[in-house]
Amino acid sequence: MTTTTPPANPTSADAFDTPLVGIIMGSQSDLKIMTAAAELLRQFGVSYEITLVSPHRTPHRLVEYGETARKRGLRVIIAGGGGAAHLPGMVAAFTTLPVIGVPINSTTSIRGLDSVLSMLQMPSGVPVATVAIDGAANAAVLATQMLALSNARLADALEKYRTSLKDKVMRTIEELRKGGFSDD
Ligand code: RP5
Repeated sequence: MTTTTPPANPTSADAFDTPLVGIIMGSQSDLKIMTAAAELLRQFGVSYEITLVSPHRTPHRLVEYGETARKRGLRVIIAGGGGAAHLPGMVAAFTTLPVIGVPINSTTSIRGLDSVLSMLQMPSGVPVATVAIDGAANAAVLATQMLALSNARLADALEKYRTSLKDKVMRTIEELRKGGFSDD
């Protein structure tokens, strides 16, 4: 399985060794959305790989990816697709790893609605944890939350991330106050 690993920029000893998260997508055109997941995983110091796996154009590659994912050390898969978005559901059929689906509002998609519905409406026993349309960043947060169940460093990184979100809102509130606005 040929994949692309991120450039070495480790933030801790366990970063960027064996990939723990596999980011896959159906087309190169999905990359502009899916890079948000890669960027956030890099910030958290989570090792990942990123590659294309098209359920329609490279179906055998999809089977191989799903069947070998756990053996290769992956713990979570983030799968993005637009239009007829079969990738997350089909890769979930070939692995028992958790699969997080990112519906993409691609040019072939009906505003992402077709993609989100195909990911949400999985049959009983084969779930895809579906995030918002184009919500690749949340897929990375969710994957990190799963890994943080058994990793104190990642739990700490998530706490800091939440604090940074709160601080950003508080800074905006302060700026609005200074501008004569009130948050009351
Ligand atoms: C899906 O079809 C891909 O996930 C992509 O979102 C969409 C369009 O693919 P391209 O025609 O741009 O390659 O399979």
